[in-house]
Amino acid sequence: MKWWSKKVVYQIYPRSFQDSNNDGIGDIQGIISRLDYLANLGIELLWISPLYASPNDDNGYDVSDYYQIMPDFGTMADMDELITSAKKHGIEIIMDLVANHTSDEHAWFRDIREKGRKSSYYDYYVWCDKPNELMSTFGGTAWEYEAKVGQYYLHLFSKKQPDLNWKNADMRADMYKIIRYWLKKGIAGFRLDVIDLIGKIPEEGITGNGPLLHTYIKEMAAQTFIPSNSFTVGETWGATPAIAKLYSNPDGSELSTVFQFEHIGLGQRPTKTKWDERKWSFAELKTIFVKWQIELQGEGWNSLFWNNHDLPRAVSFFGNTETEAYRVYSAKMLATLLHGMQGTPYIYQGEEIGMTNAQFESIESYDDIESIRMYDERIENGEKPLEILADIHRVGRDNARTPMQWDMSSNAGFSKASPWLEVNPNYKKINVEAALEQRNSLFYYYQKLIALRKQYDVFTDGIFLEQNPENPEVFHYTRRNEQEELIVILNFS
Ligand code: TEU
Ligand code: CA
Repeated sequence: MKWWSKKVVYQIYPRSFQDSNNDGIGDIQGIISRLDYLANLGIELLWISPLYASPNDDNGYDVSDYYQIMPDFGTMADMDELITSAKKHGIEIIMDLVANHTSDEHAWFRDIREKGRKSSYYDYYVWCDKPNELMSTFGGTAWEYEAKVGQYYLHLFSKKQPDLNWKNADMRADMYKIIRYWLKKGIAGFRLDVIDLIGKIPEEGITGNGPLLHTYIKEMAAQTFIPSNSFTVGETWGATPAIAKLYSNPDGSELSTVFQFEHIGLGQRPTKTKWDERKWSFAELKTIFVKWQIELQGEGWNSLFWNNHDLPRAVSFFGNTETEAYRVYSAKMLATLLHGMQGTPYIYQGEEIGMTNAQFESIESYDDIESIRMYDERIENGEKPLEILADIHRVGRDNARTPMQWDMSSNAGFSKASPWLEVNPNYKKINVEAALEQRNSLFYYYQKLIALRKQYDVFTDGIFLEQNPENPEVFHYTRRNEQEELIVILNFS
């Protein structure tokens, strides 16, 4: 067993978790003030979405300085305090490392804007003379003209997120320096943003899973994660079980684990964008989980998650929110399914109280760059606002980003000021304070699941066996080691 094998990860989206100074934006002191809450839940690892300096074009996933904290979130002293107080609560911090791209306001890119091709950082980014058909995830071409250079730079996300060139050894060395800087501060590891893109060969239209991807990851791991015995999880949208085994091979030469997104992709048509709805069946969902459990057994390690800051709320997408009773029952069932399997479970902030998707009536209420760009594009194509909003209500990223619902007071106890993104109007019913007052609440259910995992090794090392695979409404599996057996029976009907 590894030091992290029995731990449950909680993900915080810092902008939306807790505001301490009432400017409407969540911050590091806010997180510190809630460490007791997280420890009470049983959390031992905390992944925090990016806290670095950033102009916030993509809410911190556009980093302008990896050695600074975004002033909205606080100072480096606050960060050091967070790392220390978390440890006192038995919690280790996992930082989010954005290594595929920087902000265009990062010093490297600004130097290029000043000196053109003479900049010593010119080759840190990806350039071409004639754009090909590569598209940005957020819509439109992935190439942007840079006058001072007389060439186009690649941006697989927004044009304020130029892609780094991993072929450049100096750039790689600078990135490893950043990683070591944070490890020295006492953090326990990293979540690696879109790490499957760093081996890209843009001129051939290859983005994910490029030929040198695993060479780079091995080099990075050897110089940073392995000597520090870090916990790492790669965000890998394109991972199949075979690919996941390369990354999380027990020989330890790459990452501890990766996120696979096959169950997430169920609701979207394979050849289209995330906005194109696909009807899926429970049988398909079962098949995916069983496949990943069996394939990685002894040869890799699963990451178990229903949602994150990019995805709809678990109970809204996979469960049932038609009535209050269904919301709670289905959320408990989803939690049981996930926490009974082999791997590292993740809880996304608010999942433990069953927070739901938000359905704002106007695009003005939304902030997410992906949703807004999609909306504008489709309005230009003549589509009606209500049709487009329906898609945002279903799968838009702001569903996960509305402020954490702490209590019944104004703005759900998130902030005394008007928050950067509206609170979900259901906060008077769904909030932490209410959950803590009810013995049978979802919160206490999660608390029990986490406690069971710590108590019984079978959750961690038990082999996975599916039972009654042909049952169309029930997911039934067992886990078994030499001393213990865990039986999980879930009725999806
Ligand atoms: O997400 C990777 C990614 O591919 C997303 O754009 C994803 O497809 C989309 O969010 C689904 O709605 C990571 C981060 O998690 C995301 O927040 C960032 O915007 C993105 O990388 C760029 O850094
Ligand atoms: Ca604040």
